[in-house]
Amino acid sequence: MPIIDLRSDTVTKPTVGMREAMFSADVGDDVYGEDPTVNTLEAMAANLLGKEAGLFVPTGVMGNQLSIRLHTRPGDEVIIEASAHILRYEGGSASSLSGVQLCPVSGLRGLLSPETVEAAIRRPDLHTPSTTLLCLEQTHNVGGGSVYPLKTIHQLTDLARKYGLALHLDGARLFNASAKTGVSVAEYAAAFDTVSFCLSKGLGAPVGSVVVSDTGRIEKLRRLRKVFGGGMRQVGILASAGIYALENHVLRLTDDHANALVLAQQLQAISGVVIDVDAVETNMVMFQVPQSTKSTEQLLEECRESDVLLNAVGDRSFRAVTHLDVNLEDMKAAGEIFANVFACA
Ligand code: TLP
Repeated sequence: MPIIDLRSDTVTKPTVGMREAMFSADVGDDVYGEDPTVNTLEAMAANLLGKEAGLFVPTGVMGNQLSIRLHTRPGDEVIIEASAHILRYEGGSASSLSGVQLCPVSGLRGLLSPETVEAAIRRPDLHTPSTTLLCLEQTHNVGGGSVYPLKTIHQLTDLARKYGLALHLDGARLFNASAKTGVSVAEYAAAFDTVSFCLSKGLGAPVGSVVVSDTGRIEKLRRLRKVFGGGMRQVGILASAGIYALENHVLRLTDDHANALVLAQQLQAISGVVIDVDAVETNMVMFQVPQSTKSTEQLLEECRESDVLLNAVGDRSFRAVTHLDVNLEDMKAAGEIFANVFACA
């Protein structure tokens, strides 16, 4: 049986069609702005998200960190949800690369409320750092692929504007949110100064993210990308995979969401598994097996021995992510293996 890899949607391999697009991509030196395929991808992304311009970057982390650098000065404070990717999984780069302090605010399944954000915004005071930026994450990874309702986004962004804060959206999985709700990515992006989204997750490209914004900010970000060591050359080879992903892999995201739900329903039927099926909104399934006599590592290893890969997100707490390279059959096979590994007597 081939391995069913549910560790992340980052594990997908480029399809034949995508590889063909990469093979025949027209390229040039992108540091000179001469790569036609990169220019096409950047314009396409900006257009889709309703912004003036885009910037192709190698990773989601770089998209976030360039944006943080753009919006802040050393010593500033950035309000962020306490389990956000920027805070947990970016190696402390906001402090090391931009010299800012992150102010964690807890959200419900990763989603912030206007009340708690307003309480965290610093008022002018000699002693305190200045709050200059609010970052949101859509969908929220650790929140279990949860989707910010557009109304909440508007409440939060209106509040941030009232206090003069800049706004960045880590939209690594923004297209999943849109596929779930039918709200366009442009509607989600509208209130933010900068939005970063990933091509290398559910969209199935091997590399790449795009930051979109207005023309002036993108020019500043382009310089910062060079400063951070992210100026790339004949990178149309990679941008072509991104174009292919946007043209071919957006509509199918609903399949990933349907598969996640099937997996969650199977997990719910296993004794000892704790899961909130209603919380499975997009392509992530979070579950716990608190009473298991086996350790987290042992549970992961037993799944691995049966050719199913998962990630742990805490003690006996797991994340399974659906994507382009797994199908409904795989969900059924994984469900059976989970029943063998996780069932508690
Ligand atoms: N997330 C990865 C890991 O880093 C945890 C994953 O497997 O989910 N923002 C969000 C919300 C993300 O989930 C990720 C990657 C990133 C940014 C960073 O993207 P890359 O890996 O391209 O730098």
